[in-house]
Amino acid sequence: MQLMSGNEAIARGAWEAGCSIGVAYPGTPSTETMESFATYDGVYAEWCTNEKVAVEVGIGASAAGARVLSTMKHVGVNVAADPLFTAAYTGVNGGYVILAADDPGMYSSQNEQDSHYYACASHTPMLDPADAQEALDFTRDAYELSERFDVPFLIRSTVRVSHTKTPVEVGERIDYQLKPYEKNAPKWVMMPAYAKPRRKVQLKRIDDLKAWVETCPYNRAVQKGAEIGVICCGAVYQHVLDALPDASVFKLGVTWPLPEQALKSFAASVKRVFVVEEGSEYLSEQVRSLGIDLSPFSDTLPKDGELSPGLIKKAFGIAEPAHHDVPDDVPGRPPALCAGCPHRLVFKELSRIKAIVTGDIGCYTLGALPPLASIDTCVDMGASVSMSHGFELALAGTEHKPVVAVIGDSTFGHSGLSSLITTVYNKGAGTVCILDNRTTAMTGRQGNPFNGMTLQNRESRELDLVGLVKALGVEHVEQVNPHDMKAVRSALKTATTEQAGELSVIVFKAPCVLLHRQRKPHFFVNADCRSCGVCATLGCPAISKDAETGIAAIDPLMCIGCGQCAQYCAFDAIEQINDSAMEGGAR
Ligand SMILES: Cc1ncc(C[n+]2csc(CCOP(=O)(O)OP(=O)(O)O)c2C)c(N)n1
Repeated sequence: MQLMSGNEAIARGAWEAGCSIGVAYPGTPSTETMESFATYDGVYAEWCTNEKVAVEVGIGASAAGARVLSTMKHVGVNVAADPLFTAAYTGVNGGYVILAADDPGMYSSQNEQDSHYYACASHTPMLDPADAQEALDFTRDAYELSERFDVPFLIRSTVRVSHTKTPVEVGERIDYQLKPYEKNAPKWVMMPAYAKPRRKVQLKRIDDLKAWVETCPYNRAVQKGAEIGVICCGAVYQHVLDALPDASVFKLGVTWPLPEQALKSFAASVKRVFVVEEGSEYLSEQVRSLGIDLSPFSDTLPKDGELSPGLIKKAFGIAEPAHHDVPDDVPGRPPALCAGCPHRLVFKELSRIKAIVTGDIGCYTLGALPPLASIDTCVDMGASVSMSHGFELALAGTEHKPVVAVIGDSTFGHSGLSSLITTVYNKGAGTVCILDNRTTAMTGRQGNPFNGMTLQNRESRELDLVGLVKALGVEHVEQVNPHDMKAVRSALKTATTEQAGELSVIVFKAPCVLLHRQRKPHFFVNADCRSCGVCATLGCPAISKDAETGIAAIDPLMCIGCGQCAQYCAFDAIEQINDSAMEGGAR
């Protein structure tokens, strides 16, 4: 028995099933799955540039006869949707399992999506574990099922399943032999002449899956009272057990396709049937479409965010003991760029020149929050570069503020590159700032093509970002140290004035502070502080102001000695402590 998170259990299940290849792009809450898989013996695991590439590599490895795992967060499934839909035509050779990890409540996502809809729309069967044991068992079995039904299998998890640790009974790894690959164009070449017959194969498979799911042991009806019956899946099942101990429950382990007959007999066994689900109405719509009448809740069940036993009780009209409100004097702690973050000065300087800043997804999205408040937009990965092109197109011929895109190195590799090619091709304008902090910081410092780190520390090749952008034909390309205020200011000024109307790219290159965790002697505020408050506008968590006097202070434990703030002090009131004092334990 081992204590495992759902993510670790999925990795273990894949390993036990003889899966030998893992291909993914990181994204919360899925990331640790591939990181855990990569630690097992006898496997190859890599980060791809994005989820579409990962699934295509996965289909290739499956066609070649290996068992394969791909993992991604819910929005990653949008990126991978193109190959996913057609993989449900080609089918597989070696079993192929894809994790779609949803984030109801948007703890670390730009939207809330229910991946069930992808299973339904692409006709890809989906399993929905409710804890780590099921995550392991379902994943392990999904490989057999994938080969039996000749289709990839989706595992859906949510933050609660992915990140909660529960006890798990583990097993041994099977000795899976690579299946022979044979050329078979009607199966693998999806042009209309072959795709049309393959669609018929898919329709027959849907019928087979519907027959299988009726008796599939992953779906369980737990009969208690005859009054109330609840249909649910995943983490919500655990909340339903807590909230409604006397209700009969139909726990779905397979959420596409649904077991029509089994659900109908469950519905007939109780007076009133409810579907309890979070973040969407997928299950309710599906269950209603089977002709089952659902009862209304006495109070509303929230349509957004995560559910909890309390919210479910409320929806059923059961009084909950009052929650303790958060006391008023607890200070808010909005997220901030770390002390010493190399992204900070770029945003400070972009605010100064009042640029329109199209943002992207990564740590640097925090440049949207006060006091930096620099970013104007954030939609999806890669959108900064394409949206800045859109802004420039619409504003062409008008007097307008400089348009500047900011994008991280990993995000640039994910999809910013293809956006930039569009701008170059169409002779677009604007400035693109690539914030190259040498890592994929937001999701936990993974490797990417521009830092040369790989998931299993294999030898790699580090792509030259400046050389790459120049090779696309961008004439104005510069690399700048983002900790140097004057250099940042001057590069942005040149790009947005002298080069206005043309396309320019600035690569701001300096490692993320969390990469090597090297501290330099810290800075402190001396007696010359005039309370001007400029240093505080950097939004560094190490800097605070006295509420009455406005005198600044630097927390010596948080300061890592980057010296960004000292460059903004007009009164030389910010100094670095000397090394010897630090060695003597002055902190
Ligand atoms: C389609 C998609 N895939 C994955 C993610 C998860 N994710 C958020 S930010 C990010 C990468 C950030 O790295 P980088 O661009 O280098 O910026 P940094 O955080 O290092 O500043 C990832 C993978 C996502 N939001 N959307």
